[in-house]
Amino acid sequence: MMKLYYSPTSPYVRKVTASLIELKLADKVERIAMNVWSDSVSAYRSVNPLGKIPSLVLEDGKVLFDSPIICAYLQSLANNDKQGLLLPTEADRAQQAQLWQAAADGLTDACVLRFLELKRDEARRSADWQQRQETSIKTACAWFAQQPLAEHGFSLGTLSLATALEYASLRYSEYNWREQHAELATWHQSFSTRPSLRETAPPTS
Ligand SMILES: N[C@@H](CCC(=O)N[C@@H](CS)C(=O)NCC(=O)O)C(=O)O
Repeated sequence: MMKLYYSPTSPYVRKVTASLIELKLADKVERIAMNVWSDSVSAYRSVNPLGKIPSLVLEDGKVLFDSPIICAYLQSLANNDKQGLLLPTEADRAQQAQLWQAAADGLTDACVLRFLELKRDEARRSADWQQRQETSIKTACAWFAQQPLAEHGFSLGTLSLATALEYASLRYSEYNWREQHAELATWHQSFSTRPSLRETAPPTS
């Protein structure tokens, strides 16, 4: 059985667990909880030298990271009826899916960096750095609001966006992307009814 190192709130892990559900591969993976902010990260670095989650350990012991590489591998394992589900086979849609995944991961990165900055002692915090991440979050949301999301349908690109937006709501609730971008709110409302998203929603505390 493959092993997935995870935490319940990681948005990058969520992309992987939602992908497993979409591809009907969830029963092929054993989950191992890993708190990367605890001392156990030292030993975990022998699995993933970056000390980050998610990591997927294959049956032959090979380790895959990070989430885009894991999701591409999962797509390669999928049955025929799931071919092209995460990573479309048609070139233009495939490029769109990859680009949106990169932009959504960047949006998530900015939310993570902002959150970590706010966890520092007040005296050591940088207002400029926080502001820079907030600008990236806002401009990424504005950019996505202009993209043909509904027309594109489901892929790793739109899945990554849904998890990124929900992570923004969790960690940066002061910014209401739904109010700022009605088109994103409408798209997300319908997209997020998918069981893969419902079943992987992070705990709210
Ligand atoms: N680009 C990576 C990002 C993974 C990542 O940053 N995960 C966070 C948890 S949400 C982490 O493990 N952080 C620990 C650290 O940065 O030292 C991916 O897509 O998998």
